[in-house]
Amino acid sequence: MSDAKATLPATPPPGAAADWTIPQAWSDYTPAEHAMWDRLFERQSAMLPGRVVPAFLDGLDVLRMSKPGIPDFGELSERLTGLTGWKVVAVPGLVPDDVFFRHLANRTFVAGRFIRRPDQIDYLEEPDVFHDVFGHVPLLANPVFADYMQAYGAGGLRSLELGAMHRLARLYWYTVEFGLIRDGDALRIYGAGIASSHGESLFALDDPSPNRIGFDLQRVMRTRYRIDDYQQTYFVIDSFEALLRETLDTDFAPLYRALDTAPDIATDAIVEGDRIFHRGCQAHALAGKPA
Ligand code: HBI
Ligand code: FE
Repeated sequence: MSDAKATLPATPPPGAAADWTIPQAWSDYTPAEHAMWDRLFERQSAMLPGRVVPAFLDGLDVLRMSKPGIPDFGELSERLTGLTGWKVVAVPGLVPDDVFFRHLANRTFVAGRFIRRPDQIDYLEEPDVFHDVFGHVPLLANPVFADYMQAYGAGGLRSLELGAMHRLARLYWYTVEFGLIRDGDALRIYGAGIASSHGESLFALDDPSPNRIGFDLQRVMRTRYRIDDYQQTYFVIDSFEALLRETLDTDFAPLYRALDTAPDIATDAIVEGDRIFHRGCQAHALAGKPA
């Protein structure tokens, strides 16, 4: 399965505002829900130093995210707004693309309010508060990454008008969710889908299975992705500045037209022109056991 999209109703569910936000109702979280956050937080914050981009750890620190329990979005937003002008608001789950993009373009990050159950500790389909807040919010404290996310939202709205949403969805997937970044000779994690996953934090950097390829905008926009297992290919950026410059500072309309006739690239393919950091053996995908 790849590029699959859940279909969502066009209007928000009962209890949600027109922009799909809901109150976080922080005082309604149970001790068990806070304990689940603490358990996930401890596991990830123990393994990420040396694996994640230093800006991510800086974000955890300046946002005081090691405070026990599920963060209060109001408190978190106060700190974040002071740093980069972003805020975090609660939503029931996935929201429609246009709603999602509009929030990003307004420097608002929408986060699931619910937390996974104990039997979902390693995998769940919808983004919960741990993925959204632990995974995404630390880098929103970084000024360059914060600008990238806003520009992404604006680009997303334009892509809808141009019928090219799938191109931008791939860019998001292979940067914001599953991106790697170069740090001298080493690779580090910056994607939220990796940073919030214990298994993928090991797999993405250390496993011989996946390809690790230098980021190229057109290459990424042509590449399919998997939503049901670890990625078969990760793309490596040189810096957040380079990412911002190479992507969202450019007019995508001519690019979309050029890509109209270009075939999609499979999730595991290596193609001409790839800057290969590691050629994956794909043993994990070939074994066919989802993570
Ligand atoms: N909704 N809550 C939520 N979180 C997302 O990450 C999200 C979404 N709706 C749409 C969406 N992402 C995608 O369109 C983007 O990944 C491109
Ligand atoms: Fe995410």
